[in-house]
Amino acid sequence: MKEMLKTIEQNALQSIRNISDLEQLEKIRVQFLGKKGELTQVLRGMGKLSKEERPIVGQVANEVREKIEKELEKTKNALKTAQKDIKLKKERIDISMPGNKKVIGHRHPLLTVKEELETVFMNMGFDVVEGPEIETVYNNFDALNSPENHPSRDLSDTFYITEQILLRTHTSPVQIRVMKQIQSPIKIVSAGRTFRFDEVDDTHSPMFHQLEGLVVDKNITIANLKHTIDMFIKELFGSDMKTRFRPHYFPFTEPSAEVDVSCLKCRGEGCDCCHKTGWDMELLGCGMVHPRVLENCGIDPEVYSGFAFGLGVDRIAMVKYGINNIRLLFENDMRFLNQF
Ligand code: FA5
Repeated sequence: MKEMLKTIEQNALQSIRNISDLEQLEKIRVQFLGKKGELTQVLRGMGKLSKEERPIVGQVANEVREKIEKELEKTKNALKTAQKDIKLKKERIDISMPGNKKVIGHRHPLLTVKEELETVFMNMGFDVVEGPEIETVYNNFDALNSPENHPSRDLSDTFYITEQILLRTHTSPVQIRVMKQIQSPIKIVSAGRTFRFDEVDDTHSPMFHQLEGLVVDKNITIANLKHTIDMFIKELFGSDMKTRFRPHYFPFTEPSAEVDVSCLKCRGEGCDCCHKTGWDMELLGCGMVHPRVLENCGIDPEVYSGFAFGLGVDRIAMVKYGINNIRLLFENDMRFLNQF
């Protein structure tokens, strides 16, 4: 029986050493050590041995089992390591290979300018508020003292949704909303999209952006208005920038003015860019809030006064970045946008 056991040991060890995968190894384990395995069969026959022989053969059998088990374990570990190595080699990442670069977007120049404007005004003590792009005709025109026959109310100038609802033509209706809600004191700016039936040219677009400013309190004068505009232009473009106030008419302010700034290229000297005038394009409209507008919002014009302004955010961006065509801001051409 001892010889049988030794033969089993040799066969088992030989078979295990020839194995190249874990599945075969398990088959070998079952073949020799399983319930019906060769070693188990031999051990079952031990009952037929004499009392003296039994412990001796039992010891040999145990030794054989241990050897086989050890060899099985050793081979199992070796196969597992080899498998892992193959997997690692297969899945190896070549860190020297150039990766797939993700294109990360950045802020649109208009958003940058809008945020910059808001920051400048916040530093001057203004609050930032929001207003809707779809407005009532009343807030957009009537409450702002724009008479029935004002040309800007014409169907050919404004995008009407219904007779009483429209796409706001300016950010000034925000004035009405804020005055009705807060009364006074008020010191706010509000930026957003505005819509007009304007022909597209280098400085006009049917959709553009404005930033509205409104200050209402006791003793507000035109000096406060001029100083605020002057300060903000200098803050934005540099301390050597000059502002020019041209008298103008707006139904909701009295007196009213339009404001130009010195040409950013020649700083007022006169160059081809500004047609030798030294002044850049018109940037904003402004004035002292009309007493009738204050009254429309329940504010006593005998006690309170205010100033308001509305500036073209797109125009500011054009002056700031030297863009000569407003269309470039809305075409989403990455060759243009990547410059900012
Ligand atoms: C107004 O819209 C007034 N609501 C401004 C205002 C507010 C006056 C408060 C007084 C008190 P105006 O139509 O001039 O005014 O437009 C203001 C600015 O918006 C212009 O100076 C210009 O910079 C810009 N703007 C006007 N139309 C266009 C357009 N089609 N495309 C691009 N920018 C425009």
